[in-house]
Amino acid sequence: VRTLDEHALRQHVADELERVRERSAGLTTAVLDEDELLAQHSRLMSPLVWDLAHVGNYEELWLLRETRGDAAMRPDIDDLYDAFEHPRDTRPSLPLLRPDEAGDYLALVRRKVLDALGTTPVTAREDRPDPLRDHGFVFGMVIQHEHQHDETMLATHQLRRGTPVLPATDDLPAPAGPVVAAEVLVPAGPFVQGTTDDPWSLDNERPAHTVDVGAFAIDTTPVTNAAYLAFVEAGGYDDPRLWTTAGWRWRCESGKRAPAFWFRDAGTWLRRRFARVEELPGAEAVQHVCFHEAQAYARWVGRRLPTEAEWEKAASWDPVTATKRRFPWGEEAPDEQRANLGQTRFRPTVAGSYPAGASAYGALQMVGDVWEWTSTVFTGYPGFRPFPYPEYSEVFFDDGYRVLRGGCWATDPQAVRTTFRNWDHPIRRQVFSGFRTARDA
Ligand code: AVJ
Ligand code: FE
Repeated sequence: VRTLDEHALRQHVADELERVRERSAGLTTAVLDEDELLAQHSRLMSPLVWDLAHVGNYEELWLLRETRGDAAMRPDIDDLYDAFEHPRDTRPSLPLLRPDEAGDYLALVRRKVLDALGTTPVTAREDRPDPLRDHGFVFGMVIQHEHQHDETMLATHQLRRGTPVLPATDDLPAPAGPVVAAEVLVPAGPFVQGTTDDPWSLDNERPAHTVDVGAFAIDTTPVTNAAYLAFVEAGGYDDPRLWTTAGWRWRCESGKRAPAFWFRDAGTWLRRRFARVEELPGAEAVQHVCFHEAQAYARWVGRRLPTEAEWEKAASWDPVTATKRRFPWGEEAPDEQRANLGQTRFRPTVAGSYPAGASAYGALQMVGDVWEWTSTVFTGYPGFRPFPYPEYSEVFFDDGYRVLRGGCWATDPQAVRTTFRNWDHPIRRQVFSGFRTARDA
């Protein structure tokens, strides 16, 4: 968006708003009836219609009220869609908008937003942020927010049982060929972490700052189902020496003995994926593991999880030019040859795919396929400033969250880059989370 003039920026924003809304509809009103949209498929997740109305409410708040000074359209519903007022497991009992009411509300908000975007200059008042200033950052934030909730909706779909409604996608491309080296070496030296000038980057990615990183090696690809299964079958879940104190406590209290959605039937390992059961694909990146499971596996192979800085250096740094790349391969937008993003496959791909998406150091699939756990606790970078509101990131700087990097198959290309930071509790595994391992070198 940095290179677009104002006319082109307006068009880009309008196109991206439309594209993300089609995606949201495809996960909700287009595929599920009213009862299913209002149902709680898991205590960990909201009813899908909550996410839907919430993204509309966020759009109204940021693109009509905060930036234009418009009055609230539905002051009665604001509280219902405030994520901090109501924990996910209490949302089904709220007087939520019914799916058709939510649809009407979203459409009305969107009509006003497009009217404002297409006709008048968007600044209505001097004392309000101009959403088109700074390359349309506020629009970018709203678009990314809806994509993030679409990914959350996919996690809800994964927990849902019943008639399958999402594409089966059992026709994966053949592996690109054997991965030559199991790990890539990243020599010691400084690199630039985060960004100051990426126009649609969010507050927690800022500012850019130099970090000196010791020499390390990191897996060329994410850990596969087959590799993780070896850990399961070797008794990894029964050996407390492999787990941290908190990890072993989780293991014992939860009783878990394999990644979420895996199960064994007459000696065969199967998994449930979007209401269908299939054989566990060994060569595909493992997903639905929590931080503790990733950490225990890494210890079992005599390695460790990468730090967040190590991950970002391996993904983004070009040591030849000493510059940073927005994507592992460079500045070009992601495409089918470079990364598994954008909810086209509804699953991770085989480890070793996407040679055209390699980072400068030769790491593959750093962006796309699965979110990757790092060992780093989520906190602000030096010079962090909450923007435009502390509830996006700052309220989570409480030592309770670990950073995940790189996006996954469900992440839209618009909502990920090498600086993008995600975070979750170390026990969470309903997200599309995997990992790769590292070691000091
Ligand atoms: C960045 C994915 C952790 O879903 O909790 C959505 C994104 N923030 N609405 C989340 C978000 C506000 C956030 N994560
Ligand atoms: Fe939200």
